[in-house]
Amino acid sequence: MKGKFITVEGIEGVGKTTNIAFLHKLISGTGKEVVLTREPGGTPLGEAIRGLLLDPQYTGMNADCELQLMFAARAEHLDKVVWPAMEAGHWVLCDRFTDATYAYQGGGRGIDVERIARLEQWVQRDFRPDLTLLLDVPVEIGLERAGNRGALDRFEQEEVAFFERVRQAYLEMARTHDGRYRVIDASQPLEAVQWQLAEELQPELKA
Ligand code: Z5A
Repeated sequence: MKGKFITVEGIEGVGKTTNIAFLHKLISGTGKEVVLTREPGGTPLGEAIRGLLLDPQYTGMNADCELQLMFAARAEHLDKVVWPAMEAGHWVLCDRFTDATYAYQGGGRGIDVERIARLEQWVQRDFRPDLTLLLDVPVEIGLERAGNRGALDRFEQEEVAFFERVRQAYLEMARTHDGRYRVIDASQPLEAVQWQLAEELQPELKA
């Protein structure tokens, strides 16, 4: 595949949506075609699955059901959006991907990572991101930022301890996959976060 696959990760309210728009502008400014997408979602079917996953009426959803819905949406997303874009030589910028599954379903819900790894291999084969930008903030800052937005979805209703486990799972992945991970201190003012993001992206843009 000729394009690059870049994922943006982090806990709730860390600033992914805000910064992904900045990254999109930065990459497309160099003349590259960039597809901006997200998980769960990114296709009509994937967005319908996202609706089920986030709906507070399904609070208490079985963790295996949640895990398999994430991968069901991902299979559709890879097939219909990500792989065709990359085959066409485009870059793909994705708001969350499988590392979110390791962090939320693995770290947060406590599902064995070996089971997640088996689904990852089944659905994605050897496909992995080229670069993962982890926006990191202490949980209380992320929740405070997210809390200013109104009605809470099914994940946003989780307790602080859940998000602490998710954050630690992300930081652990950043340590073990340090070749593809860049950790950004997203508690800084937005201009400083974006300056650091631009710095981290430079080598990819030149490659
Ligand atoms: N999920 C999962 O469990 N397993 C999976 O495999 C996948 C996902 C793929 C939906 O994701 C849920 O799916 C997610 C995990 C689960 N649930 N949670 N939690 P999502 O990405 O759509 O949901 P989210 O994490 O809640 O994202 P968000 O709500 O869009 O937040 P955000 O994009 O990270 O933040 P933002 O909207 O850009 O910023 C929040 C506010 O902070 C906003 O007012 C900004 O202006 C402000 N902000 C941003 N940066 C700054 C700085 N630097 N300073 C001050 N204020 C700032």
